[in-house]
Amino acid sequence: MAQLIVRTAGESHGPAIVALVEGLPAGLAVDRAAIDADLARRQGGYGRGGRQQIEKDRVEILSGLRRGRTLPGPMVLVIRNRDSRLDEAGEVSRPRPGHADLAGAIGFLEPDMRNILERASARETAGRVAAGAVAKMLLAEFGAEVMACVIRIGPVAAEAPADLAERRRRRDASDLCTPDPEAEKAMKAAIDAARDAGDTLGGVIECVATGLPPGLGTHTQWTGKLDGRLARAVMSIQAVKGVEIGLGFAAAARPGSQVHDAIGYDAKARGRATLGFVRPTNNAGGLEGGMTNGQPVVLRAAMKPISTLKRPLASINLKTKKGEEASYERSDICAVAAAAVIVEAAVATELAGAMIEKFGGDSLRQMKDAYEVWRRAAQEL
Ligand code: EPS
Repeated sequence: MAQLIVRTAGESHGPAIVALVEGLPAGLAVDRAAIDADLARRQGGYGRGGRQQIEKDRVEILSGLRRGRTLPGPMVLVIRNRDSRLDEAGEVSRPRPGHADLAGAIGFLEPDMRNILERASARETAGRVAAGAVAKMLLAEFGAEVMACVIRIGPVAAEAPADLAERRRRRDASDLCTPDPEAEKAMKAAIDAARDAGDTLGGVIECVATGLPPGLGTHTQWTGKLDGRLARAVMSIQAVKGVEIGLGFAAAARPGSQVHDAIGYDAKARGRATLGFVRPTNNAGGLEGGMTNGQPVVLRAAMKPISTLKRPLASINLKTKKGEEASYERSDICAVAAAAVIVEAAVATELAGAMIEKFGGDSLRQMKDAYEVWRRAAQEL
């Protein structure tokens, strides 16, 4: 079965972050500038740390591309680290609460937690964002789009307009990837206050995917259920501690009659992928039985505050076992805006993978033909 597999390699202060992207259809046009634009978005956001002043992330494509189109065979995407000094970087012996340091030291028998944090660092997500940008290009071939924005930072909640074009326009004008300019001011003030206090802030990201054909994913095996796959992809992003789809946790407090989305049919609403089935609400977040249902896929991710604190929490020295403050190196105050770009990439990668599984992934031409055959048959249901 055709399968999209994305893996990354590389340490935060190693020579590069690398993404291996296997299973894309041949013949897909790849816009390098669009990958770089997403890498730049990932580096941005009010409250980022000093590292982003050093790095200018740009993708190099080492394989899988000829004359701007994918070849059959894996793509290798490379983002070089300017701040490359892995051998020189000092030992870390005071684990940061919340980080991978202590669990990794124990699990991998590595008393120097530098050997853990270098790979645990969210710098790894540059690779996932580069791969996700290519996944978005594949989805665009089928009229599907993925967009994530920030809807909360710390105590400040934002309003996201229902109109997605307006949401995107406002988001793209924001330093915090949020579509609410009023909330953005309060968010910046909250980040400034956290900085002054030597503290950090988390937040919530909302991701919406539109234009997907219904029936993507499967109900037949738990490993293929698309809601589960999306949750895994997003939960694996550094610092994400919660994922919900549609109403999510709020659904648990309502009776079924106020949760499930009634089904109607309107021939006039027959679009490329919607097939004419209409739902007055989208509490399911576009996913029923582990499959897309033609409604926008709506997913939210909760990000905890960055665990490297300028005013460190109590910890121990792993060598002496005596109480000491956790180690501190330069860090972000708030990276929720960056996480929105990463969520977008993770969701796009999972959805592109599901498209490849359903329609075949050898060539884009074959995939489009298979999509059309399916679409015509679905409209005859
Ligand atoms: C990151 C680069 C890192 C951190 C951050 C993410 O750079 P450095 O460690 O050199 O300052 O800023 O990583 C973490 C938040 C973390 O806890 O590891 C990046 O490029 O995203």
